[in-house]
Amino acid sequence: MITQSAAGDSRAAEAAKEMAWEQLHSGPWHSVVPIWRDAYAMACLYVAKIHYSSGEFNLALKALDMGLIMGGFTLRDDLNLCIGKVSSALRGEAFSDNGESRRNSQWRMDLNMAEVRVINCKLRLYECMNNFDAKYLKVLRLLPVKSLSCKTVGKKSSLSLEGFLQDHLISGFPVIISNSMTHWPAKDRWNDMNYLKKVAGFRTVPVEVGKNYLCSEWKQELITFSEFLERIQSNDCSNADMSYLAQHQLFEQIQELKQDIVIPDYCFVGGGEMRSINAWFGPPGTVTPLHHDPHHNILAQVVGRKYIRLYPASISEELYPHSETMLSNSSQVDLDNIDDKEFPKVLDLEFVDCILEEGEMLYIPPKWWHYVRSLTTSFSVSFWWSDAPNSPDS
Ligand SMILES: O=C(O)CCC(=O)C(=O)O
Repeated sequence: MITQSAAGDSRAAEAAKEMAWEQLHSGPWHSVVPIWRDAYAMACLYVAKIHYSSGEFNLALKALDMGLIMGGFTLRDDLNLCIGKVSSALRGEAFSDNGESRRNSQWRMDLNMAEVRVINCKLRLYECMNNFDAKYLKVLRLLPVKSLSCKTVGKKSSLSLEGFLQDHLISGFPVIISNSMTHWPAKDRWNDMNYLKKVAGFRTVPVEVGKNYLCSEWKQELITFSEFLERIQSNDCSNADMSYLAQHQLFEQIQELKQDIVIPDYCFVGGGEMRSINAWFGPPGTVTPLHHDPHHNILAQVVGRKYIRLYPASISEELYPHSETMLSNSSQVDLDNIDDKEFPKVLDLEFVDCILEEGEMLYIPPKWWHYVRSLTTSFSVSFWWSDAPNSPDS
């Protein structure tokens, strides 16, 4: 039976969550005041607690995942701790003691600690916010570009760190590195959908639905990882309902999967700083349209294969970038269906391309335009890092 006070708690928690949610959607993501992201995570913890106390473990886990996906960093450990407990409950395993009173008092302790952390962090967060803007407004200098006379991206087996630094990182030129992922646990595990289902099936993840993010019918959905695996396996993904778990920090969210990957040493050779590690998991035919990113990128192909086309940063203007700020890193040109009347220059532009095979990694230098199409069911991981703070390019 739900008591009056429990119902009141539940309404208050949901209202707090909605209020923070509205703040998260009040403008571009980068301008959201960080404390609201922590407030959202906090509200998710409360909502999860209420679901957990009434035995609604799936709903509790969903709220906690939302906290991880959309919330700030301050409460990440608390969310992860609670996810461990709820996941144990869902699997029918005893966490340590399943008694009702114990369950609630444990939550109360976690939440009290979390609240103290939010209050302590408030001031620090405001400071961070100011630095954040300065960091992201910094304009990256374009790296010099070598001739593109060779049309296919070169492939090097077990490339040395020195070779990577000299021939690719400094000169800003792409390369495929083979035989450098053989030690990743993911190489054996992620081809097995049952493994993925077991480790992450109950978890909620954001997926993109539609042809690609530039199309008007494109949307994002939150579904469980099991539902997503079913969609991938159903084999009837037309363009319109293609689901793609794209550019999501899945490994921050699901710790078990993080243990399956290894950050390539190449990401550290220039003394730079890791920015984000993203998952790209989907059926054959997913397309990431032509765009560029500000960071160095190693795209590691764990499962399946992808076609990738790259244009150097120096020819940005000829690729007709969108004029709106939010999309200015994306080209208006649809490479699957080039309108040569509207975009006459594109057909003459030189590019390099490749098929990235399972077990290979592609280095994409900052600001290089890339278009990516999966040729099979595909699971890739991108590692983005920035230059060392005092390097000439930073
Ligand atoms: O694999 C994809 O679909 C896109 C990857 C990408 O754009 C990136 O890693 O920056």
